[in-house]
Amino acid sequence: MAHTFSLIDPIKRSLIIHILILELVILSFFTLSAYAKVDNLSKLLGVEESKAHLYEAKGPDWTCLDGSATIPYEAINDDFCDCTDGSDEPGTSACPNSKFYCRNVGHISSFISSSRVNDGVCEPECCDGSDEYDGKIKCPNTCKETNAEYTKKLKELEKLRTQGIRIRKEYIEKGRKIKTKNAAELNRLEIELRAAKIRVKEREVALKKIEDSKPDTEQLAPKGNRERMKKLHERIIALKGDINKLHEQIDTLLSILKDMKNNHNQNYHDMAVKTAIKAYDEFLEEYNKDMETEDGDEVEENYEDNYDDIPDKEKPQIEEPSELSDARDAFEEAEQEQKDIENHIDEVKSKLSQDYGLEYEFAALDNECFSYDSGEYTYSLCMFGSATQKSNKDHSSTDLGNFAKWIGAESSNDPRYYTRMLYEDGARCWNGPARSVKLYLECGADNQILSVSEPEKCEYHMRMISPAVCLDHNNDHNNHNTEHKHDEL
Ligand code: MAN
Repeated sequence: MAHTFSLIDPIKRSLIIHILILELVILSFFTLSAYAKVDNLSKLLGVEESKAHLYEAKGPDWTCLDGSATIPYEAINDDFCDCTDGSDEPGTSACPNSKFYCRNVGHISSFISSSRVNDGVCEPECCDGSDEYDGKIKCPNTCKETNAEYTKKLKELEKLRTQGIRIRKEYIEKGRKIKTKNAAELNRLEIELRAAKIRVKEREVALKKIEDSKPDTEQLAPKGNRERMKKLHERIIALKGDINKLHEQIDTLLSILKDMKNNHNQNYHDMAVKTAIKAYDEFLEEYNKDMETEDGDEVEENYEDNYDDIPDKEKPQIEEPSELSDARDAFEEAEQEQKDIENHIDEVKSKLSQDYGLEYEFAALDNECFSYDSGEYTYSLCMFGSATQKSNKDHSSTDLGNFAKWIGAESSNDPRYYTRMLYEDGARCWNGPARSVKLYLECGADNQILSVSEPEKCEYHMRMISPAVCLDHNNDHNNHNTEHKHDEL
């Protein structure tokens, strides 16, 4: 190399040497100026305005904000961490626990972790580019554009919010009507119930009178047969109920086993689990075959069809005299009517006691159902009803629970109380809890589930927008006024 260099003519050689010296001078100038920049950092760099007075020089020394040490004033922002709370290095990345303040003039000021200062990345939170000052990279000041975009988004959100507030008012109005309607319905039903009870009593008396008026001898034989027939009939109905119950229990066990089969950890090679899965598969095969060949409903239908096919005159033993059977039918009908009214009353009462929000705004959404397709599953949720998870592959459905309570805050006087719902007691998770859903509500111009996640096994989180939670902050009435909330009917 030296040999080659000596071959170049002297003029060129001196030119190259000059260029090299010039490059060296330029390089050391930039290096020194970068260090000089870092060395002479303002003591206020990275400090928010409200804390600036704490960094004023009051003498040669300065005490850390947590009082952990007293250091020379010059040691602030010297790129060496002296204070345990990191307060001596607000503007450098020397302390791992300090925060750097970006002033972002023209937009909104913000903090970033000081470890992100001078890391060669322009942080989006620091639109003024102040986080990168050591000269490695240059971050342009984008605060004007950022603020314009932010303001535009804010305006759009505000527009949606205004729409939401208007719809919420409609919900409140609708809720008020629903409440009045239900209260009137309850009144009407209670009057109806009183009348139905009287009717039952009257028809019972009439029936008893007819029964008593028939001579025993005339009733003896047919009555014996009739009683037996009635008992047998009742027994068949009871057995049918038992069969249905057993089917439901088998279905529950099958779904638990299916869950285990699909979700067990195959890497564990747990023999007990493997044996159980094998037995489940064998059982399922047999069970499905049996279900194809034998049908409980068919047995019941056959019985009823056969019974109905018997001509009336051929079943004299169990037929009552028409006057008596008419009286009995009338009595049973009245009893049924009373039961129906009582059930209806229970339904209306449960609606009236439901907590439909600060101003009854959620009554308008009662039983409205919303769904969300996550790819693997389609989730559905009916307000104040139930939530389900349906597989998009095999369409099997899993119960995720029923509405239990509001859980947005401790007290119902806190407006956040009505922003989170809990649905619980869903299908039990294999090796885990019963499935449950937390529904997080945010203000929006319509009702929509935005996302579903399962942060813990079998505990689902749904994010939903709804106008029902769009509170009008300019109108204190809907924030704290609980006048309508618990008013009795
Ligand atoms: C099913 C789904 C999942 C759940 C597992 C738990 O596959 O309900 O969401 O995590 O069961 O075993």
